[in-house]
Amino acid sequence: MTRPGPPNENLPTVKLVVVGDGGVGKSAITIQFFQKLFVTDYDPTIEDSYIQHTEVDGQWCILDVLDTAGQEEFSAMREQYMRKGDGFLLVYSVTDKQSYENVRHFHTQILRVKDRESYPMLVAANKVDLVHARVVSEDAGRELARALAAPYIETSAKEPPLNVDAAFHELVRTIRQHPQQRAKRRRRGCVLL
Ligand SMILES: Nc1nc2c(ncn2[C@@H]2O[C@H](COP(=O)(O)OP(=O)(O)OP(=O)(O)O)[C@@H](O)[C@H]2O)c(=O)[nH]1
Ligand SMILES: [Mg+2]
Repeated sequence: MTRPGPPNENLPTVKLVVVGDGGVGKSAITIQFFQKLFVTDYDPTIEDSYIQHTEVDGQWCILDVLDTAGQEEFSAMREQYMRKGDGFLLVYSVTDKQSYENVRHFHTQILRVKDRESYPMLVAANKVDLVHARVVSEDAGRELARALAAPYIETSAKEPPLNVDAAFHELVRTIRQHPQQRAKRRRRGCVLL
């Protein structure tokens, strides 16, 4: 490849966290993005991280992605990784209604942990290649994303991948465009016992 590499100056690091229920394809999307391959086996994640120089809209950054555990048994780790993220990919599977409904819970928990009224997030409806097993429509997905004030994207980690790079790039854009917000005003003067 003749493409020039990333510049050597100090690049900004962007920390992305991929969240969602177990089995929705968080690892498959992440591995498709970083390694350009589709993992067909389901091996539940505890926590994996990936790092890569990435160019989005002509600007380079160091993309640091945390692929989290969706399985309920690891849910105690959530608050800790939520504190670290600059932006969140909220993933559900279009074949799993419950995973769609749980996106709201991840969203609520992130805002609570961040103590913000809004935070950069993107809703990814994954496994759209499984047309016959689909139970969550595009309209329902868009509606949810609108309610959460987040962009919506339909993805497939399976070959040929659909919108996998686009999802990560769009989240980086969302972070860059997001106005820096102050933390929600804490109530003062109340006595905590
Ligand atoms: N057909 C299809 N299968 C997918 C897609 N994404 C993931 N899968 C499959 O779904 C299963 C679960 O995918 P994972 O990426 O391991 O799911 P996960 O969200 O990381 O699950 P946890 O790590 O337990 O939270 C695997 O067998 C994947 O091959 C997709 O876009 N299309
Ligand atoms: Mg995983």
